[in-house]
Amino acid sequence: KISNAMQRGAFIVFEGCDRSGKTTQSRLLVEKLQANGVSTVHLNFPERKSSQIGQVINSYLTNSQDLPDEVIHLMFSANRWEHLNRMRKQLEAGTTLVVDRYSYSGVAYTVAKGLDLNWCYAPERGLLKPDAVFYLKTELDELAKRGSYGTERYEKLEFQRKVSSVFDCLYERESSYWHRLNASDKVEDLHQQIAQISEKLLEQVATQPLDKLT
Ligand code: 2DT
Repeated sequence: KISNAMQRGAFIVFEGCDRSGKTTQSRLLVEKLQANGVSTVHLNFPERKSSQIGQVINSYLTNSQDLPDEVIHLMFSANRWEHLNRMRKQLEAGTTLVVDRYSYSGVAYTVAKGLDLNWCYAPERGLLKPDAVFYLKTELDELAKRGSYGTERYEKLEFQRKVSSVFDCLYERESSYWHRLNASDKVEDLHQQIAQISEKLLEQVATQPLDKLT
């Protein structure tokens, strides 16, 4: 092993239903890694601001524009493709990426509308594969207690129930790199579990090549 070999960053994704705690936990992880001196960038999908595709997605989600299910699905995927090169460069330069939602949200939300899973997954093939996915699994009744949903398109309990069952299917399929965690655990307990797994992961993947979704 060459001692000064380039070490890449880790690609870490958070998935789960709306209000499962992804934003809180991904922020806490970013803060923790940065405090440890790890170069870390926080991203989230959809990335609504920096591109026209992102802006169309935003107007769709806020109900100011309607689009066929297939069209918005492909736009969510395109939004990941348009950020691929920058993400790859950052990872290769040694920066760890902590990402709030990715391809799995893409699949889960569209399958929940009744579209075919394989059709939904196809445009994700070739994107970077995460080193780890933290799936914050919520009991839907618990989620309902967190107060009423907002006004965005998907923020309805019945729909979230369907999304949740697709996430469970994906977890069964992808369990080699998914970590299913109980989203009703205390914030600090969850954070400890996530930080511990991530710190090990950073060492493990530093010299491994980046992989693609197949
Ligand atoms: P946020 O509330 O986290 O901004 O998500 N979504 C997300 C999809 O339908 N497809 C996707 O590919 C992604 C990344 C989940 C906004 C909503 O967009 C949904 C919730």
